[in-house]
Amino acid sequence: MTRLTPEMIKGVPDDRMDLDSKLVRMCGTTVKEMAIQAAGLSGDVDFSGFDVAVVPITSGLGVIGGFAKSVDAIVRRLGMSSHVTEGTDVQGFSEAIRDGADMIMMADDTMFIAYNVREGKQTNNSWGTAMGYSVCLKNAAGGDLSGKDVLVIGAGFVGTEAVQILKGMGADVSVTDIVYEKAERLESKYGVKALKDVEAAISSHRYILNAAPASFPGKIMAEGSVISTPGVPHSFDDEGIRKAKAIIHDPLEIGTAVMAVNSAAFTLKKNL
Ligand code: 2YJ
Repeated sequence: MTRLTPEMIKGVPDDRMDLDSKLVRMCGTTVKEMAIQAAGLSGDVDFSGFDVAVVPITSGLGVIGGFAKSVDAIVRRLGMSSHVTEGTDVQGFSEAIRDGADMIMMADDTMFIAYNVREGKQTNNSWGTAMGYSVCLKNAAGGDLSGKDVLVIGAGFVGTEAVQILKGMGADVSVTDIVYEKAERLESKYGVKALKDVEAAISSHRYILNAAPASFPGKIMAEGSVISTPGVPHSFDDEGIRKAKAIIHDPLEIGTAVMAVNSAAFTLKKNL
């Protein structure tokens, strides 16, 4: 799993990437609209009743400069109220509970979760990322993936979630990984197709969810490709950029927004 760096997320708090405009252009939705769709809600949902506490976690490799502030800014953009706790780790968690937070968001080196305090339920970032990027791919593909060939690159945590989600959307899912056995495991577990030749797989697919921390050259990409690519680092050469119909990417926001909205949805769906 790739660790984010302060450099990768430095534009997130002040929305320098202007992800809303990019998503509207490529997928027809804002980040909030996409997250509402991903969480199985509909309409324009008011999240102002949710108070989020983001807890910085110092364990393992420690705090990433700007991470908690970025998460805080992302959930505010959804219309939730949010703050970063003064204390870190258990102290921060305790502070959040004491102050009546409805949702607690925190990440260490392997897990990033949104915990809905009212319902006692968690949403993790691997699922949030896979779901968010699958919904973006579907929207960029015209709103329907059923019967379409979709390639998932990478059979790690996000890729494993993505094959299940995309299959659930009716896509004809293939999966490839530089460690072929990992793709084969998903083939036997979820009934998707494992492809051994990564380059041939990329060339023969127009709809790709890249859940691997690797980039690939434009010369092997199909013309008109739609690439939904959460993996970091992220880069495409000039040929790739020219050939792609859409390249959907951000370092943190899509997955985080889906986690927060899905977490809130545990409460909202109960009250429907
Ligand atoms: O609180 C902090 O500042 C740090 N403990 C944040 C650590 C963030 N974690 C990562 O970037 C890991 N790679 C895990 C992310 C999960 C992605 N599915």
